Amino acid sequence: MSSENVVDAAPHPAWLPDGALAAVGRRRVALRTPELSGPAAGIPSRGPDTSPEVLATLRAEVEHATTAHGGDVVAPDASPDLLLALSPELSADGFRCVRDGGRVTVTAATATALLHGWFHVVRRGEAAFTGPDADERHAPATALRMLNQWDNVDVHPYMGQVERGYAGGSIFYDAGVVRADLSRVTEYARLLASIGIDRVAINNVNVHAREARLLTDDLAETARVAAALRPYGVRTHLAVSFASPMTLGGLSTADPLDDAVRAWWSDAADRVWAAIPDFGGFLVKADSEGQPGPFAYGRDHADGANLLAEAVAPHGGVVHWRAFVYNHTQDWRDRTTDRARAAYDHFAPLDGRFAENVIVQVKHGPLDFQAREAVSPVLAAMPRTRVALELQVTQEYTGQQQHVCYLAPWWRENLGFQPWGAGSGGDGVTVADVVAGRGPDAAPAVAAAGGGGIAAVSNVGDDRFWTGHPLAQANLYAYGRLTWDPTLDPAEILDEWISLTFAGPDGAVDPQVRQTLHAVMDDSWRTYESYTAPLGVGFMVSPLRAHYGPDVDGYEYSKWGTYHFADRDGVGVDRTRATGTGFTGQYPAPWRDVYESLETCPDELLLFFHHVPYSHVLRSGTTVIQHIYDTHFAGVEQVRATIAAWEALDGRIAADVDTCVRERLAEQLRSATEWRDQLNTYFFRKSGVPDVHGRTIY
Ligand code: GCW
Repeated sequence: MSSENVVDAAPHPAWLPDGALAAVGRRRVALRTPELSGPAAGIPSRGPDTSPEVLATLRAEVEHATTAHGGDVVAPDASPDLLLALSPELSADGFRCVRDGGRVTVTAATATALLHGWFHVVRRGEAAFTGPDADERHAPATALRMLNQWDNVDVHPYMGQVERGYAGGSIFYDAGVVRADLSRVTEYARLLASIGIDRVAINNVNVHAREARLLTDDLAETARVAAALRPYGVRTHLAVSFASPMTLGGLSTADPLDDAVRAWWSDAADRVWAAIPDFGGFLVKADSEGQPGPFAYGRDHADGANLLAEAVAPHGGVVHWRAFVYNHTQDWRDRTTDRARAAYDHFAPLDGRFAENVIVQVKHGPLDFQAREAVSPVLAAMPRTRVALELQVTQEYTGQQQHVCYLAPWWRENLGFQPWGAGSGGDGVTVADVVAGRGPDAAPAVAAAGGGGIAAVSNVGDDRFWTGHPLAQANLYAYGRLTWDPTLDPAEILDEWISLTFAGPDGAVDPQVRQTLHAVMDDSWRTYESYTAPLGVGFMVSPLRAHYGPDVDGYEYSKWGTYHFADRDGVGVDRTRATGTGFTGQYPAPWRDVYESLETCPDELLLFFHHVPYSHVLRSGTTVIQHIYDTHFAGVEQVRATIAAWEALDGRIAADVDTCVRERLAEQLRSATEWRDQLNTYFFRKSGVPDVHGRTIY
């Protein structure tokens, strides 16, 4: 059965098949909530997330699990194995989980937090009940854990229904309209709730004319989407166009300091909250890649963001304002302009000027979601601003859900990066700390708000497997788990995902399946890195094939500012202060010096920071040119080994998943081979240096 033949079947359950509910579903479960056992005095009213709807969802989840596995829903005083209870004394986010003699009690202050606690027990499975007595408090590391859909309402002539989407159409929209049947959106919300995500921006940050109207004429449709997300405690945000007062409101300007513009935004916000009381806020891409913004009026990004912040503040809303701002009409002949510098140059000077409900959303790297690049220095440069980290779950630059590429190790590296080093001063403060409002010198308001949190571009579509490649589901899962706890070990997250996704009806996982999935996925990001752009140089993807596959010089003589500068002598971008663009100076110590020096710059980022001869000897002891050859040959062999491991599973994986994975592994091998041969040939022809092992280069 080919994967094409099953698109009409029910969507794949992802990591929540009924088997994953076995441990809880076999037991006697009780709920103690105001709705279900009379009004509970003292339970705080916390707005929409104590909604009876979320409590009804929780009850339905419990009933579903116990019905599927022979357990029972019992009264709270009937000695249940698992008691789920609302409890006023806890903080809004997070839950308490107590195990006493094999009985588990989960308490939380809000319905959504209690739902998160339920899914915590689901994830733990049998271990939730069988361990020693314990009293644990679980709270997310950051208050704002969000996904950004790059879904278009209209099918865009070039980008399609979902920009950078590799999983079919949109679950929200279909050819110009919000889908009539949004049940898939509710199923998505269920998956998100199970990993602690509670906010979704439902449309593309490139806001075209049709999408802009979600804010005004089509508000009723937006409200329907919000209603589909709400049962699982997921709040709706909208990406909005900065030009809306003109394009939607008929004003002659969108100047952020104009009173009529301010009034327009304030009215627009009032109407949104009237229609969607638990609405979250606006997400904005301004003055970036052609999107309108405050520059047209001689204003800066703080003026622009604060305009919207003022409009949403009365409703408790937030504005996510993206820092992805750079000159996309650069002259490739000009070696002084450095795209990596741009976000810092635009935003760092504005630190202290953003309103308290503005979140500056910063891509993890200074370039653009590459498989390897430095961590953005903006994250360390704005202590008086709520800063969010932006990751890309959709695999635009990491194999487009054709290649297996488990991204958690890469995100974990970014989250664990210590911008001020391990020792003095910053004392081991990480990026994860900064986005939780715990950076050094964080302003009190930033700390009090818990920082700006984490956002990521989603990888789901209306594909049967949600994510095109069935194994790409693990990236969405891992993203959610890392937003909750950025210190989790990627291999353990993967293990958890395997335990749920591949659970048989009784909850057990075939040990060979588990072992093989680790072999296939644990190091798949490094494998992908090895056969694509080397040593952090980035951007060797094909512009013509929408960033899929190699085209070494595809961006070299273009306007996008993403160059590698390979010539007959060497390769890489000189971003030093001494002789290059000065980008290293945007980092605090120690990194400004670690990256500046050829002796201390980490190998994996060497070509991101330096232009070196092919004969340059890496810290690993190999020359740059030999490293390129070695990694590209090894990467393809690794893909072959992956295929062999998968094929050895013969018969142990559901046929539809197996067929789809095999098709994609074959394409990964073809593509990796193309990468290897183009990269090796390109650098051999440029350098004239042969491979010391005499392998085939064309
Ligand atoms: O990586 C680039 C993508 C664009 C995207 C842009 C952004 C939404 O190629 O498709 O536009 O980033 O992040 O805004």
